[in-house]
Amino acid sequence: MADNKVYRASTTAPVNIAVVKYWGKRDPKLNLPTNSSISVTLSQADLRTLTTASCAACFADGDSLTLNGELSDVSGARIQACFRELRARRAVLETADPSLPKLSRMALKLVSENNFPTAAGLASSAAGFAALVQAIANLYELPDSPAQLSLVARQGSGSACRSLFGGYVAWRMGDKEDGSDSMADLVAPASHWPNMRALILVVSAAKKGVSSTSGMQQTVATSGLFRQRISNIVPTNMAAMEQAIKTRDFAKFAEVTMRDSNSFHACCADTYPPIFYLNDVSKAAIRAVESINAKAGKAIAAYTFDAGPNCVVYYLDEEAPTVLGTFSSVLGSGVTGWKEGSAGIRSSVE
Ligand code: 2P0
Repeated sequence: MADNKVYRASTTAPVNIAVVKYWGKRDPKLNLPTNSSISVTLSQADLRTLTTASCAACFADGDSLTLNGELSDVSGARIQACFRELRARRAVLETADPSLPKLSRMALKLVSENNFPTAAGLASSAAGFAALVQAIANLYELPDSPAQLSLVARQGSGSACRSLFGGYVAWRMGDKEDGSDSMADLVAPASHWPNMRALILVVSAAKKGVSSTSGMQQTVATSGLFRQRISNIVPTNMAAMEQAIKTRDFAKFAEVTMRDSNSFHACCADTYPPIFYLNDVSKAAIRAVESINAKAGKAIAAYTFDAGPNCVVYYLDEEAPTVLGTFSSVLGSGVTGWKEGSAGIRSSVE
């Protein structure tokens, strides 16, 4: 009998903001990084991607992806790698149990929506690929753990492998050539440090000038400082950051976060020709955090910037009046909007 059914599953995935940054690939095809990284997962209340995956024998036009209402290209190698890996995992289940519908042979329709600016340095590719992989994994009823799915999401976008857990997540670079050990793991759940907060200063919602993928390749190829970063600075920061998270040592967490962001942007400036992601408002945000911390006599706020001018400030809930008060008075005019999100847990999945 013909299978007329449409199979469907939806999920959301959160944004993560790295506190030890991923920058550089040792294998661009498999998205294998030159260094490990750690991120904090933000609450999905303000920042998330919602993706619905469906498949049916009658979907005749091949795989498709609609992103924020517009049809998007699915011929790229990275998205194809995700489809291939997930179909292969589903096919194993179908072989083991021939009564299962042959979803792995049907075209996939994906509909995805962000509730925040795409490609503005707010890690949209991380939430996007994490939601895509998780939605298809749900559709296919795969038994894979978040760590196993992180191997697939990594191939879509490196940072996406850190958006499948919630809480504080490390991506271990691994050393195998096939990438089978380059995956993410949970350092601590969000409940371990529930008073962590993130303030996102949307300095610009415009698309960034130099994409992460090409920027990091230029850095790997031309920056001497970058070699120092991957051999010494990141391993030191990884160890210190894991310790700071485990012991809930905010001052240490803040120092390492700011140092690592500075190190990453210094490597961008050391790239030839140089890459500048920060603008004058970004720099004013750095000075505002410096003044908050100087006044407090200890680090109670930490700035970090990805491949764009937007600033993320981490702080503890008990310091909210001081941190938020300073930002609204100092930066009011240059900042187009901000969202406050607590470090959150991954939402339950349909
Ligand atoms: C991070 N970024 O760790 C760093 C900090 C930007 C600066 O991960 O080429 O979009 O898709 O693997 O994941 C942005 O890089 O790059 C990123 P691809 P991705 O969050």
